[in-house]
Amino acid sequence: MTTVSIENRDNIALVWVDNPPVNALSHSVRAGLKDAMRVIAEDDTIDAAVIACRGRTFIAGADIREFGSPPKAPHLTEVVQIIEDMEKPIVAAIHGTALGGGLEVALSCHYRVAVSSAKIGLPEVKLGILPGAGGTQRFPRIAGVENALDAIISGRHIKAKQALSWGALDQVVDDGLEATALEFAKSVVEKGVRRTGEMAIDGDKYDQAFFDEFRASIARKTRGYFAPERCIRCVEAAVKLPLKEGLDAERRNFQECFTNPQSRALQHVFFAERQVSRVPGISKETPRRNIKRVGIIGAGTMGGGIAMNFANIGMPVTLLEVKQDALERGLGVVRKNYERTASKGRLTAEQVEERMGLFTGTMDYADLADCDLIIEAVFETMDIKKKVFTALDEVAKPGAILASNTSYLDIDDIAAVTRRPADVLGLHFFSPANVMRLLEIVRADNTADDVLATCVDLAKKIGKVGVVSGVCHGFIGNRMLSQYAREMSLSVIEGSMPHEVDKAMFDFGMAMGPMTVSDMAGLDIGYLNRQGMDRADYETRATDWIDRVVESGRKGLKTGAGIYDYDEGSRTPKPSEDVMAIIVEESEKLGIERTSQTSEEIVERGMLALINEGAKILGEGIAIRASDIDIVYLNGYGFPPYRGGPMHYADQIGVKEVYSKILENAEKFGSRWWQPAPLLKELAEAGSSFADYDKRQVG
Ligand code: 3H9
Repeated sequence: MTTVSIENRDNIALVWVDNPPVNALSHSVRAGLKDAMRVIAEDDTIDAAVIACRGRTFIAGADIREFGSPPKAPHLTEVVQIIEDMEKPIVAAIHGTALGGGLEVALSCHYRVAVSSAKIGLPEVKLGILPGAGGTQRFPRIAGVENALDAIISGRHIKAKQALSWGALDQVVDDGLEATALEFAKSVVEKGVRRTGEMAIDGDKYDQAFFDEFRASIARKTRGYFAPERCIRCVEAAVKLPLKEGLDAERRNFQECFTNPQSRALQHVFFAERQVSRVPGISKETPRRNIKRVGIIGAGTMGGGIAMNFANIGMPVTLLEVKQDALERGLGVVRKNYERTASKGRLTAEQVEERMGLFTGTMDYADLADCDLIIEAVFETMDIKKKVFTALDEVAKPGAILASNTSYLDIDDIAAVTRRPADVLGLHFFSPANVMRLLEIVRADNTADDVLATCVDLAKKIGKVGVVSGVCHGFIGNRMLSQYAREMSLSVIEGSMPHEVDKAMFDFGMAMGPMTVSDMAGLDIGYLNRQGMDRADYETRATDWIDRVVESGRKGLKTGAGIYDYDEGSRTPKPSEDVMAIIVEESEKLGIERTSQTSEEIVERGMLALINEGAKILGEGIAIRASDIDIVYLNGYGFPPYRGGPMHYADQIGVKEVYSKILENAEKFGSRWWQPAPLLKELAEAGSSFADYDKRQVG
């Protein structure tokens, strides 16, 4: 397929790149651009050239799909150098997004013109790599060192107007890009080329202290990531070295990143996120229901947070509570959240009022009659949920989608109390629901395809990553979490202190250690749940010590004391002598000889528990793909993106190795909780991986 073509427009060559969907720099595009430059150089009738793209966007970067195969010449580094070395002016005409290698092509052009809706960026860091075709050397030269560091380390998209103010663009127009770029090219024929690589940087301004300060400013955000430090080293090289040596430094650092497992993990995440909305049985042709008004039952933290997602996209919301004061409190919290956002400058006062204007409060179920989607977010007991759905069945209009925000309960049972189980599904938001990106979309036995398809689309519209799960206790995320939480708690009773367990998991990259998470969630909820349960049904060694902590009046962060101590008004956990004494006593009571474990042992135990349960979930068809499980863990449970999610992590260790370690754990810790998942065994014996499994399952 020809992906690059040339038109001669009145002595200006118009070079078209046409490689759908995003004009990525596949081999044919690189070869085509190189060829085009040769033609332009040789053709005396051509005075200058414009590089523009067909379709929805300018070049969005290197072709990530080619990353797994051996590189094929011409390499992008060569192509951009050829463009920059041209003697005739080359102008980039940018619409959509000029990203990564796409921006590097634009930077190697001598001038850049863009439409005002365009964005530019160097998002490589999000893929665990760095701009490797001169971006780290040319961007600081044209846009300034501070701006370049900001762009390269954040990977964010920069609006055309801002890029213009940085000097990275020469002209921004509202429309007529092609004509403007051609005109611009004509206007610079006389002036000639202006090479970004030849621009000077005032090196004295950017000394060691400047870079040290910058490193310190991003340390918290980039904890555990490999690429950001390499990006900084490249920008330092741009400041200190001539272009050629800077490019050599960039190449070395790029290779280091490219061969680091983090880049494979982050590329896995990129594709996993795009796979997630592909659901077997659902296609573009599946009908969708029209959602214009949403009803939310329960104006607590969860209900209010869920409601905000819809108001944020301009959708009217009816919020139902049983009592007036609870309703008012709920609406008050929503308003406060919006006002906090406004105080940070991210909303105007008018926008706050606009959004609040979309809310209608009610205490009457009949007011939900005009809602197209109704989500309940009430107390987590089956009895209450069934009452709510029975009431909903009476008032909801035909065709309305009825959703439960339950985190554990059986959606089939809930649907069964209605006369319309095909309209029922689970929409499991994560707290805080207006912030957390994850949404588990729970497909029950009778959920209609159009109901599911509508909710998969809706997830995207409200900015969530929606992962489809089947029905089981806790769905994908919480079912896995309970295995992990148990093993982490057992690590405590067997010899490690809570802060040691937390440190091990935090250093592994988790956003928070499991004990800190428990304190934040509140220890009393689990405690109360256990009161009604048969002790034979759960691992009492993992919970008894926590029950003792709760009984001593420590319910978690909200009471100022839980597994940890907290100073007045502080959220920083501090090891508690009292709790450590309880733990030692409980270990003694159980006849456990406490032995301390290494961080590696703690991490391994937690990860194996997650992976094994993930494999069960996958084998049972609860999750569609292993990569969907990864997306759940990355977006809902603070799993470090640079490890790709638990299932990708398992592939990196090797499924065979994981399987044999789980067998070892069965020996070491007992087989009650360490039955290897049948799918894990199957993959291990076949020498296969979860990635292979995904390919086989969904093509
Ligand atoms: C790089 O450039 C390294 C250089 O420094 C060179 C060093 C030597 N390649 O996201 P969407 C596919 S690294 C291959 O749903 P949107 C994507 O998988 C690269 N495929 O659309 C999807 O396919 P499918 C730096 C790509 O409108 C389809 O295009 N660049 C690539 O929501 C549509 O994607 C980046 O990191 C790619 N580079 O968003 C930019 N990009 O339909 C990555 C997309 O089969 N891309 N695809 O699932 C993006 O951020 C977004 O895709 C973009 C469009 C904003 C462009």
